[in-house]
Amino acid sequence: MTKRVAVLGAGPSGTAMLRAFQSAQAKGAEIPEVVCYEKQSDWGGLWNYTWRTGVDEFGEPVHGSMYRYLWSNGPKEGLEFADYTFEEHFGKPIASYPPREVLADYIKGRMEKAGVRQWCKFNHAVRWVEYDPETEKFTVTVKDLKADKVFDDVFDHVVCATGHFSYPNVPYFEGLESFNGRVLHAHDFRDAVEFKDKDILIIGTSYSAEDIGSQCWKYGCKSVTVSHRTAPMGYKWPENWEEVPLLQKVEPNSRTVVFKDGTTKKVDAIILCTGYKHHFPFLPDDLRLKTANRLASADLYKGVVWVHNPKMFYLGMQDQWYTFNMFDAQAWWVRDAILGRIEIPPDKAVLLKDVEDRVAAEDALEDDYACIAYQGAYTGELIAETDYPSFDIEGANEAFYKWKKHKKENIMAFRDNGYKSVMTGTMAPKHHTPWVDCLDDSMADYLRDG
Ligand code: FAD
Ligand code: NA7
Repeated sequence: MTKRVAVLGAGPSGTAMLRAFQSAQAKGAEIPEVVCYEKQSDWGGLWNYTWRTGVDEFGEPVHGSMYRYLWSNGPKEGLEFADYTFEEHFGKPIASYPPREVLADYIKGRMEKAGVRQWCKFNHAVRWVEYDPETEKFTVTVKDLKADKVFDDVFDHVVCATGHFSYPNVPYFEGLESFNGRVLHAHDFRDAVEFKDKDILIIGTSYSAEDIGSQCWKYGCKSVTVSHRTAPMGYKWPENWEEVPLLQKVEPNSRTVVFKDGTTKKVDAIILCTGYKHHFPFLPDDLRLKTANRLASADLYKGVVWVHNPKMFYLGMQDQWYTFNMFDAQAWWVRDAILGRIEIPPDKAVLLKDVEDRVAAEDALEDDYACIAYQGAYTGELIAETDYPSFDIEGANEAFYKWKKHKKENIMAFRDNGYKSVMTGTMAPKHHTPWVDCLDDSMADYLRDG
């Protein structure tokens, strides 16, 4: 086989693509030459923690949005790889909400076992991609950051797996420029200890808002105020935590913030937990995905095939309840499309109709439970068309449903619960220390017995 495939990014999605090809090869299939460009020095994507913010040592935008003390915000039983279980990696059952380092180790463990490091070009930033309809090939322009050299290479397919939680959405609020405290976006948040004894204001009500607020509270901030545009989160928050209407303005040259209902508060820091943008500065208009952060992404047949050029694929571009095993389902499907085992309909109208149907189905969903089931069904749909090990999707949905219930019961204690693995059938053991008291997020501490 002479085909060449470029994989852009070696996070959970990109590495899923590598593992998918390696798994076919291990079963005797002839596979294309795969080259993965990753701008960081190792694989793992967002799970590969960096203390840096702004630009990295090469002047590239820092990809990392994760922070110290981050524990999984959903149960690991919802994301477990079907081909590489937590028990296989750690040699024993572990609790359900691992800290970042533990999950990073798990992702890397599968890839080391697959033995495909040589397919990756680390410290290589993709600069541009162009498609030539005459040759039907892509030219990928890459910068070797260490060698300080830019070069081109030619491929039959491009799989874009560069993530979409790295370029912050930063709204403006009147007076921010003269706020006498710190203003930052969640993307640049690294250490809750910085906010010890401080009054913090958080804008937004989704995962970052909930978790960064919880981190700051856990590590001793004085108070948390969360300002919402649409609706409050509505959990039973601790005493020094309040939910307020949207920030209207900051009084000039002060620390006083004014909310939509006219109430005011003095705060030391404003953390914009206002989400991220799908941003692909290395893609021209004809290849660039433009979508809202939703379950049914725009312009992707089966959630992965670029409808305007089906030789180009995207992984992991949806908003996410399911993560790692959904990326796997996508990667195995894309692999089989590239290997010619799955036919992509030649009629563009069919591809567009598939997107339209998925969008309409998502729009009809009534609540978060339905959204979880929808994404579970999508994951199952793709798995059924490949040889990715099938698993009990309904059981994984159940873990998510219980997680939501546990959050409602006690938002500061939901991580103390355990769920059953749908891969091994093992019930997760209780962690040795309640999350709220556990200030050490190291892998060594997490894995120690009692
Ligand atoms: P990423 O992890 O973003 O990886 C993309 C890779 O592409 C990176 O390695 C990046 O360096 C590389 N790249 C980007 N641009 C270029 C370029 N131009 N050239 C070369 N390489 C490039 N999910 C969960 O399941 N549980 C959680 O608890 C959880 N917590 C999260 C907390 C935060 C703060 C954030 C932001 C996300 C969280 N997620 C969580 C979701 C997360 O998106 C997924 O877990 C996962 O990391 C997505 O994988 P990905 O490979 O699609 O993208
Ligand atoms: P999300 O889930 O995209 O949420 C973004 C939040 O920001 C959401 O509450 C929005 O409110 C709010 N938002 C966006 N723009 C504004 C403006 N202009 N004003 C006020 N509020 C705004 O991003 P997260 O960072 O929380 O989560 C992303 C990933 O990181 C996720 O997968 C996690 O696992 C970690 P809305 O509800 O739309 O009114």
